[in-house]
Amino acid sequence: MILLEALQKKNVQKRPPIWLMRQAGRYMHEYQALRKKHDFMQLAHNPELICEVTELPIQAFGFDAAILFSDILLILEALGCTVRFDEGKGPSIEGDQLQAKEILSELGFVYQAIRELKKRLKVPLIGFAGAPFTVASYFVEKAGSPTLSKTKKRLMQDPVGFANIIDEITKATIVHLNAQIEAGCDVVQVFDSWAMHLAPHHFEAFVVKPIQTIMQGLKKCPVILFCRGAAERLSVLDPHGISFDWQVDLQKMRQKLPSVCLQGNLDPEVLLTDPKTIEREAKRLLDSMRHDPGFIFNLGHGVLKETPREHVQALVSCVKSYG
Ligand code: 1CP
Repeated sequence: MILLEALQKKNVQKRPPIWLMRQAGRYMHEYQALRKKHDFMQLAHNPELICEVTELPIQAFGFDAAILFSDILLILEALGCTVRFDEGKGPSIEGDQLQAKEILSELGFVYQAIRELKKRLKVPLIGFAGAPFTVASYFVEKAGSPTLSKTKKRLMQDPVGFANIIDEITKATIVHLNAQIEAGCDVVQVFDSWAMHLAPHHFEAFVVKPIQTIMQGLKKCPVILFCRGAAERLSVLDPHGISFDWQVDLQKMRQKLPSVCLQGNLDPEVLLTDPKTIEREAKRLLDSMRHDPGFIFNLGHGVLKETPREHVQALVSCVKSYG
């Protein structure tokens, strides 16, 4: 289990493990075919289909880990909101209040899928959740937003009310992640996709503190933190792994952070080029982290939907034959 070894900084093989964020998704024709028959929420609510989509990239490319097919916004649905993914429009959220619901029964289909996947998979399974700030931003904006202006206005004008939203989401997230771990996930990753918009004191209150509360509330399990544009700022929490985007030089980061597993960080656009260029850019990253016992090869963000599958295959072959 090369992924779990890397998370303990004990990988002694010549190559790092590889998986890709959003590896189960829109760039695969098998996924597109399923999406012609079911909308996204139907897929994400059906244990058998969750298993099928989770397994697709493992069967097609031989990644070293599977990530559960689900979404960070399901927790809002479990807290009483209506969440929709309309064709070509991104997510939309309805509901002005979060209701403390029974998360375990609301999201039972997720844990059922995990139990089934554990019977079928030969590689570790990564569970996940959104970090409270990113989930709260979708709740406040009611949709995806590049600027987060409503969220920032709310947290500055009504810090107590905003902290209550964060608290509700934090509590639900702990229950949700623990249930994923109990059902069999080997690793969990927490995604903070929008936290880079915050000033340092807000980052401390609404990003670092709630993620710390989550980590303190979790059952024993390796945790990877992803925080687009600000990952280094989470190293104070001492997680097992931190996932970096491509603006960061990982080798230099290794000097700053000697004891954490580093994940990343190829620019997803590399996968839009051609196999030769992909190999050159991948080797560059592999060489820079050569023989590092705590390195997980990944992208700096999710696989882009335009990515040709032969390019994903070329990347996996390059990493797996390295050394
Ligand atoms: O078929 C479709 O049209 C839906 C596309 C899709 C997929 C494949 C969405 C809608 N979610 C997912 C799955 C998903 N989302 C996974 C599954 C496992 C895998 O990685 O393969 C994961 C881990 C996520 C996480 C997620 N969802 C994040 C955090 C990571 C990141 O990309 O920054 C975020 C912000 C979301 C919200 C979301 N869900 C879907 C979309 C299109 C979005 C982003 C909307 C926006 O840009 O605001």
